[in-house]
Amino acid sequence: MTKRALITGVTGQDGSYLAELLLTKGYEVHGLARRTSSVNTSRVAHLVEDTHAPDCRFFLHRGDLSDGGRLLSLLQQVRPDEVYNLAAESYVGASFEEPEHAGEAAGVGAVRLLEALRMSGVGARFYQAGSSEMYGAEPPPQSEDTPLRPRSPYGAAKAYAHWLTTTYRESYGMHAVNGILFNHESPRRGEVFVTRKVTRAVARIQAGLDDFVYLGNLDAVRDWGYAPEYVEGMWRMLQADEPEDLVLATGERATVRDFVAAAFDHAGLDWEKHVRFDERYLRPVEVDALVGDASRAEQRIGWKPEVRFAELVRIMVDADIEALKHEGRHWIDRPQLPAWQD
Ligand code: NAP
Ligand code: F7E
Repeated sequence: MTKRALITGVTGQDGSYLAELLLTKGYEVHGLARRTSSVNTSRVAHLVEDTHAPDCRFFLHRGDLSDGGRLLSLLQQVRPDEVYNLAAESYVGASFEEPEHAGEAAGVGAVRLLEALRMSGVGARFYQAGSSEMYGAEPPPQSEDTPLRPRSPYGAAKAYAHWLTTTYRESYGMHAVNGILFNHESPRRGEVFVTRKVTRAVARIQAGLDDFVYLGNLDAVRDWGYAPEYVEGMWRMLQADEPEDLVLATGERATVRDFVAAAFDHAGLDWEKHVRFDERYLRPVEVDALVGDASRAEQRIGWKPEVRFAELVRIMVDADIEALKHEGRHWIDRPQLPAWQD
């Protein structure tokens, strides 16, 4: 029988890759997308275009994690086998400026969805998009056994959602898991995150459109993986017989400076001539180093990332150089608005 999945945050980087993955596995995929004044469906537009085909298996539903009633009615309508909660305001820097707002989707929103799932009586398996940012001040390597010590409103909100997911699993016997994912990137990464900001800048500087990119702390250490591999890990977690929280990471450490140097170097540019410091990109407190130990995920669900740091940098720089060549055609290439968004 065809399995049905509901993905919140389907319009984001991970949501779009997960939707593609589940479609290739034969699922019927339902995505929750919020109404916005400008188009927010560009990452899934290629899937939406098929909505009218008789064999269409991808559906978008309007909704927001701030609306618990809507979540309940949608769960009752779709009756999914699996729910992936990927929706959140995911930019850590912004969470310091809008701390309450950060808690809304990433924290309380997750609980609204868990509660709607419980009330609906739909026995779906539940995946919560947890983050290495929850480890905050704890030194690397971080694993499932590392205490959570968040250092940002975003990290604290994710920790709240993490513990509520655990609580629902233990209280109501729900098959609910926390994926604790370290940074993962791709050509679909939001443009404010440092990797994508840098690779877009490299493309523009190489093309002579810009001279500089302005960045904050270059010393922060991160563990950057490739997003399509991480959504495979999410799916594998929900296929396990027993629900278990798992870390997904590469275990490879690199500083922001390493990423910058590798990206400029790949385009034949000297980064020191093009990178300038701007204190506006410093955070009130920094998470200095996040490097994960994903050995339990390899052991339990056979998940092991293949794409390493150097390849990730190449993939992203090449994609942005290619995208820039087509930017002038933006209005021509842009698909029509899907009917649900009118
Ligand atoms: P993303 O690209 O920022 O996508 C976030 C998604 O959440 C978007 O679809 C966004 O909708 C949606 N959203 C935000 N607020 C919402 C609300 N109130 N109601 C409904 N939808 C809402 O993030 P991502 O990189 O794909 O990450 C997916 C999830 O994993 C997020 O929860 C993130 O916090 C978490 N995570 C990410 C990483 C990473 O390195 N990428 C690591 C660990 C955890 P719009 O398109 O309308 O903005
Ligand atoms: O910052 C430094 C910044 O915003 C990485 C999200 O997906 O991963 C992500 O959070 C580092 C930080 O990602 C700039 O201070 C320097 O140390 O790309 P980022 P993040 O904060 O690690 C976790 C796991 C998530 O869950 C989050 O949702 O880079 N940095 N200069 C800068 N960062 C940005 N954004 N912009 C700069 O100009």
